[in-house]
Amino acid sequence: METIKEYIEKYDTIIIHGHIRPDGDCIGSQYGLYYLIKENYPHKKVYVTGEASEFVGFIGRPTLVEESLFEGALSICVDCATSDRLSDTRVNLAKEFIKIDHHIPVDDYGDYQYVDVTAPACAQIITELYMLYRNEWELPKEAAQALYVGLSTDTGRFKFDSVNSRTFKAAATLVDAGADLGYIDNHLSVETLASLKLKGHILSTFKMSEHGFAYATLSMEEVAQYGVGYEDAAAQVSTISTIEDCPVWALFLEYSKEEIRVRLRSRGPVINLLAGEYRGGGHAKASGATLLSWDELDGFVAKADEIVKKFKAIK
Ligand SMILES: [Mn+2]
Repeated sequence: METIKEYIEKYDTIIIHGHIRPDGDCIGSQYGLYYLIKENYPHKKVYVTGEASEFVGFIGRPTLVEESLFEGALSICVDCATSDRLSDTRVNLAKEFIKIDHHIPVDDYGDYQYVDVTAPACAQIITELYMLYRNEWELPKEAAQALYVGLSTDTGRFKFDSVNSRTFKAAATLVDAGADLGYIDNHLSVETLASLKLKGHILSTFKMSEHGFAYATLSMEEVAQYGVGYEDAAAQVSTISTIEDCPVWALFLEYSKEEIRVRLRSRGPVINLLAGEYRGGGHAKASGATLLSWDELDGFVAKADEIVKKFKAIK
């Protein structure tokens, strides 16, 4: 934490990076850190770079910054385990770059890495950075709000196993700093009519394996037919998350005939090893993978079914 602060203080230009297909924690951490630095070091030039997210666009919408800004700058990468998943990969143009993350490290990119895998959200780490220096620093409302969005979305609204007492201390700090929970909930809880109809489609077409692996598939044609974006479509994995006796579930989403991305979730067995077998990885109970064709679906389902079977046998 001291080292992160030293890096921030050493540079006049700071560029904050996130990952491709950014989620609430990515955008929340990027803008939380942005507003925190802007508030406390007003003379510094601070930028957020990368991809925007429709879902949390109300916090801020990054675009790619101009290349010339990297000269002599510090790049800070948040919420991203591997450098190839950065939405703006130009970190080597910066004088130095550092990583702040909560995923299991895959590649140790950066001149300095701060990784805390016990934090359920990267936004918790940024909040704890502020908390450590709260006697020196102010936390503006915009930062608190962005960080709260990161913290609440990456914890499934404070429901996941990874939530601990530090998470609630961080949340309390953000509420004290002015995070408007009603405003945030209004943005996070609303869904489009198209998403709701897609949810209906998923609920009526999902399948279940013999031992209780629940899964739904979405083709490119179906995504187009319902008129939803890929981000909204991918979020539908939670639609089948509550079925009794189905501790593992997944959504298979076709981006192209050669790229079917899997969102794999669990409330019991560890599933990231299975994700690893299919070009993916992630957290023990929330992982991603990729199938290279629908021909791989049956094999994946069989392996997931085996995991559920074993889990139920030892329970
Ligand atoms: Mn995260």
